[in-house]
Amino acid sequence: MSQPVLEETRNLSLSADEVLKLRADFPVLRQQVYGKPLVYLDNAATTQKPQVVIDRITDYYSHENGTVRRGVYKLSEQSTLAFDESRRKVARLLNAPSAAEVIFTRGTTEAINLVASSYGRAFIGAGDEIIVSAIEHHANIVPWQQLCLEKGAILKVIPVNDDGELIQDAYEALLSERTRLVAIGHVSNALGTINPVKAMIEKAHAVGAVVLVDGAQSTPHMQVDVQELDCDFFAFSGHKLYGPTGIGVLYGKMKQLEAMPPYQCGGDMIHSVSFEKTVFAKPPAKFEAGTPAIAEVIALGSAIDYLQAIGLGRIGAYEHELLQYATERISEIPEVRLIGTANEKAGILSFTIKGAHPHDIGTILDREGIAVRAGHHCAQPVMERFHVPATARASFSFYNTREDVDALIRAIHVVIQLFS
Ligand code: 7TS
Repeated sequence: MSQPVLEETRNLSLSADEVLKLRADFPVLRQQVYGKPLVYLDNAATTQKPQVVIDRITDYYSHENGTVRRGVYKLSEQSTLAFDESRRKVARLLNAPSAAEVIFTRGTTEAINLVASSYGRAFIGAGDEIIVSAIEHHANIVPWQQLCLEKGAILKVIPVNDDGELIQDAYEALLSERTRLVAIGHVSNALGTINPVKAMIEKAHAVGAVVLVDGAQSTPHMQVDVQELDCDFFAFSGHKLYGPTGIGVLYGKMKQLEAMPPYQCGGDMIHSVSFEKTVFAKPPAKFEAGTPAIAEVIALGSAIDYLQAIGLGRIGAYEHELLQYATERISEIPEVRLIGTANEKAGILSFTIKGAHPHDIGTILDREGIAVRAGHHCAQPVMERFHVPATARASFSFYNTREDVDALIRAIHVVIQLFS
């Protein structure tokens, strides 16, 4: 296992040697596909898991398994302690004022649905307006669209320019006293654009709207500070943060969480139940009905420890260098069109190749050992805006190297040869 880097010896990025050491923490990366070394470039879909996360799950089920918050015996008490500790780790990761503002969900999708169902049903009515952007993942469009249909509310969309940046003047023009909620992605999964969410939140608050930030693509690549952003809600997925699938987080300001009705009802979310009346528990329990994903929560805590030992600032800086290198190399190829050329970008390269369908690109790259995603990336409005049916998308992690980028470029030339 790689040693955590001491705080004092940290520099701004990761050295090539450090990256090689970190790669060794990921057993899945050691394999070959079709006789070629696996080059995993689908990190925006899900990240690979370091050995510490895998071991934490195995250890939990081998030695510690017991339900949380209920048992009076040793196993249950220990599980509850580890579970609660993970909640505090998430709070520290996001710089949330209190661990009670951290709600465990199945992922970003469920976190957004929770807010749409609970906050939306209670506080959004006919004629109210909800603002989303033109570059959202479907998870941050469809729940709001459905809520609008149910309530007679109106969905407004912030347009995007040809580089994939949200047009801020148009956003300001959409905001009014009718705006109840703004739901925006921190980083676009289809284009890589980093949105200026802090400034956008300030503007939304000025008209009295609350803001949800979809942090699925930002949390793994930068230091997030929900107090600095001043967002009302922030969502992310554990599986994109080097943790297990089936676990995610909704951060919400306590003021909002206290005012919101429960999302699901059942065990664990109550203070008392009688046939006359049920009194709900306080947040976060109020929003966590039923037995939670205990092993996943605890292993997410290990993933957070692992990332913080490397330093999310350094991870972001390294991935930025890699993106710059990849952008330069791919821009030299005339047959390639890059979709998403914002000034502020995270490590995502969406592209098309002249004459080749993105699904064919994906298949040919796979034969070269390179895993990318091909399709609409659950962001069909983005594809429409850029007049493409789909794109191929390479998305980077700190365990990717310049050699991975070089392999991608070689494989793109294979595609070009086949289709020219
Ligand atoms: N929001 C954004 C910005 C995302 O990128 C994703 C998943 C989600 C929400 C949903 O997250 P989930 O964990 O609840 O599924 N994005 C992708 C992707 O780009 N490729 O596969 C999943």
